Amino acid sequence: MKKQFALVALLVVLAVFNAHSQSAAPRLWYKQPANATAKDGTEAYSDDAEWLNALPIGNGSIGAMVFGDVALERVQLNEKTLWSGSPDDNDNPEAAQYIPEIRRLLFEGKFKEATELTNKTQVCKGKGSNHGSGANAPFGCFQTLGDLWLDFNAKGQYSNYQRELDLSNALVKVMYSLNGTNFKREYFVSEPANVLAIRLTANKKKSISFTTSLTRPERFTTFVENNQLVMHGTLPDGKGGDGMKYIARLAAKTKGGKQSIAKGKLIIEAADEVVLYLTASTDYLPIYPNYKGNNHERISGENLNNALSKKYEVVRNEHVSNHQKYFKRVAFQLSADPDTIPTDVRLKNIKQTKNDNFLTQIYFQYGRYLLIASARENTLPANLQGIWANKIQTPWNGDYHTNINVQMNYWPAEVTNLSELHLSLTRFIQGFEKPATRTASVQFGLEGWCINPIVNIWGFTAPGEHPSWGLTSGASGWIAQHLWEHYAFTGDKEYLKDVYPTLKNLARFYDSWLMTDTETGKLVSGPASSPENAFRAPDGSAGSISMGPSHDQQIIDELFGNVLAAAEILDDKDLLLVKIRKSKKNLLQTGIGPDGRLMEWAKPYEELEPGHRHISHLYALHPANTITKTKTPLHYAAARKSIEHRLKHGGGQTGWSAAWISNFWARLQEGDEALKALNDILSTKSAPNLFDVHPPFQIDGNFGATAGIAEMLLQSHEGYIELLPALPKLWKDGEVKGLRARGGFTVDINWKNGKLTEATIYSKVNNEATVKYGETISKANWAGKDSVTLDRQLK
Ligand code: FUC
Repeated sequence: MKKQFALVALLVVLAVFNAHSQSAAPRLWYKQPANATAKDGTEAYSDDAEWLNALPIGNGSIGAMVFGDVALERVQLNEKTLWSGSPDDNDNPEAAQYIPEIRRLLFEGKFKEATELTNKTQVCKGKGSNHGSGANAPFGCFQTLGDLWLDFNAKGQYSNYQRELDLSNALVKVMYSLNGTNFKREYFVSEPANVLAIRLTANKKKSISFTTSLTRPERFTTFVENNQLVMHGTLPDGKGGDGMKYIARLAAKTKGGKQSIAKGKLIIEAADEVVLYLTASTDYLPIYPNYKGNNHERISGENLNNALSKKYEVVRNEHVSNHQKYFKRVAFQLSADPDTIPTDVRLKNIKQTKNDNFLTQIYFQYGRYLLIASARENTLPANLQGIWANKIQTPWNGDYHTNINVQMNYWPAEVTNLSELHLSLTRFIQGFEKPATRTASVQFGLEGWCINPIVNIWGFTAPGEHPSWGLTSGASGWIAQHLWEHYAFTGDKEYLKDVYPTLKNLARFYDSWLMTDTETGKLVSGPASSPENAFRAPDGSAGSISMGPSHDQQIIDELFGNVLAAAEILDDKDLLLVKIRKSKKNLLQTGIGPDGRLMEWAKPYEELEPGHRHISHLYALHPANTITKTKTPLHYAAARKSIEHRLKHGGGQTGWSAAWISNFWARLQEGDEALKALNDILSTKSAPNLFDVHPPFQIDGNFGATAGIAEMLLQSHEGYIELLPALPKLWKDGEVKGLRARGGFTVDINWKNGKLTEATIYSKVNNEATVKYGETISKANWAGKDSVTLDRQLK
């Protein structure tokens, strides 16, 4: 009897332990294939319905969406450089001559005339983004590589189905039983091997039979070469000729059974186990303007043969350890619940429950996972959809929008300990400096470099085809913020030396762009918009162009500050810096309007859309840190009023806008409000696979919300490390390990009942830090040791 009791007790303990260990391994999981849920509440996404149930994997170069169907598996494929279009001459030499006249009109209050002249003259040469339909224009479009199909010709009803994305191993698993056999599939995209791998196994021999094919909506042919199924094609250059060339290669390794190729299909019959490898490449080389030259046929062949020559376990292990090098740096626990509810069910439930700490903790790690899968140090940056796009005409061309979107993609990079991934953006910025220098010179007649709100892989840096959105002088400074932030978090001087010339050349541009306001004597940017918002001008017209919108002023102020700080660190005594210091002092500062809100423009004009998704005049609160609680308390309070006003008028409608709002509230140290914005994303702006929907799917919201969660737990923009600055009441107990703070610190935090219990701070570059928790501030010291552990009193 006693023995039995002990056994039962042991089983209970094991069950509890198992439940806890399950909750510790973050995953997304479902009880049905992606295509089985399409008509279940997601019809709103039209033809994307199934795709938004599929699970994303990737290595920064190759992306795939796994549907997990039993009878006909679809794996939708991407290659990050796969773009139509071609390099084009878009800088408009006719534009610059009109700028003095536009400025004069604006200073004289003639907004209507100024806007008309701006609309006529301050645009790119050529078609620009072609109104977001660039697939067949020179601008081009990031496109799907196509689909890999596995046709099992399976008959009968399957059972025990499960589909899972294991975030810590970066693997998708599909399991089911059919006609008495248990089947298992495993999918991943390896960075070291640059292949997509799929392993199919079953618990009975000779049970695996299927036919494999590769297709694309257009422009593809397939052929067979050395037991490989090859798909290749050429995309349009947008000028009536041939553009980029691509190739995808697929091969199988089987245990038992038979493998053959017929009619462009790879056929597997009665195998015990199968491993498929697919690799892809294009002829794109990211060096402007010599974008062609990558030997994609040879490189893809080598990659495939390399993978085939290794044991599956070796390829898998190399992949897992490569992924974990990044992923395992941060652990986050808000809930110790067992992982018993499928992700799509949780997502439905949260519409009622309004909060799910378990889902929040998964969502946070999913954001980190998505960045690892969509951007690596030496790849193009994550684009509007990361690396996952299922169309020929991707929304907004799947490009790099620089008036918030690509920047938001990288908000989590430093604070969630994925610093190297940030370098994909750094290299991109350094790469487009050359065409951007041409834009500054040809389009604006100025020194230095500048970009506008849309950038593609071909070096398009000119304004867009309509100034209301296409003329964004703040975009350059905003993207350059990322060059500085990587230094601020790492303290890496060699890196700073490398990016400094680019920062300085941008300061050169802004210094020549700024203009003295005839009324105030202050320096202002313009003609410029506050991204995509419009106002009622004093002459009664509806305008978006003015002199000195707060967004630009804040960005230029921040950039000048960063360049001056970098110059000091690198001991640069260039005379340009004297000019910049003087200009910085003379910049028009953001005003506070009669209603107590931060002013979006130089004057308190009435906004035409008071709930606008862009909240550009709060840039200084976040992502910059020139408006802070301690440094500028009046502006800090005014920023709060601005957010409240936006929200009152329906603000935060899009995924990324809600994500930004969560970051603003975190900086305002209002945890409950920040959580409300996050929960709005989870309950109204997330697809079943947790992709953020603008709508349509746009990955910036995922990344912005991930950064927002980190910002609620740790901040370091005031010159000290602040622990749990915006902890919501509903996050009662928790633990986060491995977040990063400016100055090269790594921080672990534990809390109980809403109060700090313990924090540990590590650093390789420092052994001293100022730490704040609540109203307590203390100096922590750990000379001779790796770290220091502090209690609630910071002792
Ligand atoms: C910006 C936003 C839009 C959209 C687009 C890709 O222009 O204003 O909402 O996110 O980028």
